[in-house]
Amino acid sequence: MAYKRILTVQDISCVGQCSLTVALPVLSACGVETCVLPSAVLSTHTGGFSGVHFRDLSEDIPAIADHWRREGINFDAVYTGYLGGTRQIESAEEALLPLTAPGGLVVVDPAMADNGKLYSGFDETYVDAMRGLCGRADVILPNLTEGCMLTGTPFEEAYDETWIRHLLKKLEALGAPCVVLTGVGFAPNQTGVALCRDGEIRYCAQEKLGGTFHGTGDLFASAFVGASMQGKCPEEAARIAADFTALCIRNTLEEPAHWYGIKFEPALGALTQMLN
Ligand code: PXL
Repeated sequence: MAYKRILTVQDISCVGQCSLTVALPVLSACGVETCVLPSAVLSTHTGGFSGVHFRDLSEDIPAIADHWRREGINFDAVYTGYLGGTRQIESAEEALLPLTAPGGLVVVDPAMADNGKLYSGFDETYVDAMRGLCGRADVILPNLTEGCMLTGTPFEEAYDETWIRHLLKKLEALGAPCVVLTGVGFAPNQTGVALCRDGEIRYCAQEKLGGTFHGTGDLFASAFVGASMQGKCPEEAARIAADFTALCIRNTLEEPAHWYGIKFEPALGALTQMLN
């Protein structure tokens, strides 16, 4: 298998076990060369800390991309996560997606909302811009909340398979040929992934573990991209990413002091093994 090089674009939250501080180790554990473009530097993530220091790197993104373009550098995959504003979404579309190698993969995790609410600092304009970026992707990885916001669907805690099928069809209509919707469960003790590809829908169910944990979406997305780069089909990549995420959640359960993130580090070896 050829050695793959990917670019991931998302923030560095210095404390908080999410975005780049998750993506880089997870992708490395998957055996993929990982180039990074930090979209912003934050003292912590925005999910529960107050007075966050935020350094917006929007101005630097086009200049960095331009340098890579002049050097002839391109990537087997471009994977975007949390982007710090609409300007960064535009830069991702205009300057970064063109750096995808022929036949390469564009993966968009529209990391902007959870539990029925947008993350702090985002608004409808941001959602509109993210909808456009999703339309340029090969794979999108929204959670249920993001899926609803991207399609103008009222968020429901109680839903059935028909409702999920409609949501997937609306997400597919945004333009990406593969939609991986996370956090879908049809029973109280169940969660999982609903995947829509070439018009076909498949489910990958998981036991629902207690609590909600910050950063699980980033872990899932990074493992999904890493597994895809190792030649796994989207269904297999989603299964591996879901198993890995569940393992990380198990490591974090029963430690209230670790509310801000997820203990993924001890599970990296297991992820490498799942891929072999
Ligand atoms: O895990 C998503 C995420 C990434 N980056 C920042 C965040 C969040 C979620 O709140 O605030 C800065």
